[in-house]
Amino acid sequence: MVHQSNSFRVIVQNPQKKSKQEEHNQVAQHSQILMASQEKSDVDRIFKRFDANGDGKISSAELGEALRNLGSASPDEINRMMAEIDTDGDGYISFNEFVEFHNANRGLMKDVAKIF
Ligand SMILES: [Ca+2]
Ligand SMILES: [Ca+2]
Repeated sequence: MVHQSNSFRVIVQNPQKKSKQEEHNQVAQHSQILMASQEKSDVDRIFKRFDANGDGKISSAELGEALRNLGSASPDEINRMMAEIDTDGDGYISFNEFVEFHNANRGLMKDVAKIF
């Protein structure tokens, strides 16, 4: 048993055959796979609930409506969230922007997924 765990440690401590960039790519690929298999349906579902008129983007009115369903939403809060999520500033939250927000706020979005 001791011998086994030592070999394991050697493997873990000697990753020098991979470049840092390769490692980074592998981690990124891995998290994309996780995203695809576990969370994509949740993100999809929440986005569609927010996108009340189904045009594929969330307006600030739709965001406000969804946040009211969650309990609290002052116009200030809605504006702040809108500015935070709408990174290209076109006034709408695209699905990609929504996914990015989801990835940056996993804890929050897990709670949202429970409600929606
Ligand atoms: Ca919409
Ligand atoms: Ca946008």
